[in-house]
Amino acid sequence: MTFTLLTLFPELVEAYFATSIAAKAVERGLVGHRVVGIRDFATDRHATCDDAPYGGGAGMVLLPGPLGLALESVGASERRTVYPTPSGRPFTERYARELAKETEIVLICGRYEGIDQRIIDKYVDDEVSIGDYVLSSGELSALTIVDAVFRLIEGVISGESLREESFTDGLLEYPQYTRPEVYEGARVPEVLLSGHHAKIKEWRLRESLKKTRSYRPDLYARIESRYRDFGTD
Ligand code: 6GU
Repeated sequence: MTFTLLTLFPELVEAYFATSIAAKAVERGLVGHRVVGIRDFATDRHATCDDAPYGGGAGMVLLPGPLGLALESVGASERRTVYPTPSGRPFTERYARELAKETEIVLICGRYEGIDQRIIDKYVDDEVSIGDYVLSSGELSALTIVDAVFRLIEGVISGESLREESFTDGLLEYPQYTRPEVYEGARVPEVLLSGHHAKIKEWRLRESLKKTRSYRPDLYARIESRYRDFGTD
């Protein structure tokens, strides 16, 4: 799987791929990345990439000229092209799994007030929002999508961690503990030290249900009937 990102700040995106789990996946050849600087496609001597919106209003909009050239240079018309924007459809684990099946995806990192609609009409397959808040940096939302997708690629992360974590079964993950057994007077729950796997599994499910009911009543409503006989109190 190759991630191609178009950005005004290539060094920000490169830093992500050079670090931690992403760097290991790149090193092992599981994922590839292409980082393309939109500014390299500017045509005037100031390397202008944005301008005020027609019709007035605050902020700046990315010019279609340089961005269109950058998209052409990566063959965006023949590839799944995603534009992360707060006005997109919600990004979900299900959509991440769909993207993980592609051999290459192109992501446009916007800035300011966004990008020219004609670029969206011509090149963009999906407009995706990562949540109900506004980030100023499109790189962070694009990399959020990259991170959610690349960890689903075969071999990047163990199947067990994928299965056990939040969202794979519609529940939030249970609390985790590691050494020491007592930290600042607070003990690790006894059951986790018992070595009794069935009891540990049951405790974890109960904690997951409690947490989901409290933090995410929307998720809880969907899975409640499945666990009705289990109880959370
Ligand atoms: Cl995808 N981008 C930006 N800039 N802000 C956001 C977002 C995306 N999703 C929620 N807020």
